[in-house]
Amino acid sequence: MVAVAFFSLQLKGKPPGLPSNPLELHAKDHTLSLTLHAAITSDGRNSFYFNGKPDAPTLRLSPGDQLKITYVNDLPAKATETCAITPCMDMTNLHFHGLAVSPGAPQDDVLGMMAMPGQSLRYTVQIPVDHPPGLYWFHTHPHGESHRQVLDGMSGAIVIEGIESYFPPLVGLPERVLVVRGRSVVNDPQSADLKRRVELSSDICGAESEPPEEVFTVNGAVRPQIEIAPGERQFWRVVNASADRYVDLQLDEQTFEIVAMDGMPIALHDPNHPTRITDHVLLPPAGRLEAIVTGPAAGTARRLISRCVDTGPDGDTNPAMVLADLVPWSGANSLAKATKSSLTR
Ligand SMILES: [Cu+2]
Repeated sequence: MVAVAFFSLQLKGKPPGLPSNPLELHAKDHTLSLTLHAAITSDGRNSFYFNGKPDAPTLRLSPGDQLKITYVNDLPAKATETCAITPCMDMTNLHFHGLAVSPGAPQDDVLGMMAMPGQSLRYTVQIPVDHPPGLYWFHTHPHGESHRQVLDGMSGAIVIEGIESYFPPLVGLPERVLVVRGRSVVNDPQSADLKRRVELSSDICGAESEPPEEVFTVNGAVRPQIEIAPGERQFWRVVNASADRYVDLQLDEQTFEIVAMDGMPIALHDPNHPTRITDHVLLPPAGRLEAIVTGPAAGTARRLISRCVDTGPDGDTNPAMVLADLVPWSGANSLAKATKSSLTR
């Protein structure tokens, strides 16, 4: 018998624009079982749907657990978007990025497993008992169409539990899962407004002179506010789920205390020096950062930004912009309480 536990952070008095963590699904009795759909949104984007909503849940499992996904392709047979190989055929499948699992069906097989519109796939992915704990992610991966679909936002986070066993000070820290995605502003009537909101500079960034094509979103929101009390320590798990853009993360005049990169705890290789302090972290597409962030002093405005990344004369323009604002809040204890269970299980 398989059951799914639902776990969602609902922050009290949440002002508009605040990103709560994505809905979280926990394995129960060593199995996480869910049905995920691919479908088109009202504004014409390809999206994962869970329980009828255009969201990707965070999948939380422990080493030794099994992930069972029924993946249903509800995308229209006649695509409205253009792909690398045109026209898009709206086929899709799943890739479990970074997980040390089998590439053979019915696991992480991106070549043989493919669902055309109207078809379904059944995944059973066995997480090895010795799998490192940390942040991973899943995304659609049909060759020729994955760029379009990932740019549309078809991605989600995977957490393999147990990172606190490598770095015990994490126990009890409020945890945030931040999925950073690119959002195309090409042919978007809101383009000017979106660029203004993220403070996209008109200065040329790097050697490529083409105009910026994307802005970053955090958990689906453009420049949301992230609540953190002065001096509060939060554990942030950030994935660069953009299809093709670099994120060079920086907090105004603050540092990151890095615990893990790309799902690999630093303590796994260097137990005597389990963290690194830095003022910015380059995350290439698919890169992941897990770090402790400390709330700025009261009355100081702090932004989470991505710095300009020079991708060279033939690269994609990758300008600086604001990802989110840090704002003080008083509910730190309830967030800590709400997230503690996931870090102590
Ligand atoms: Cu990937």
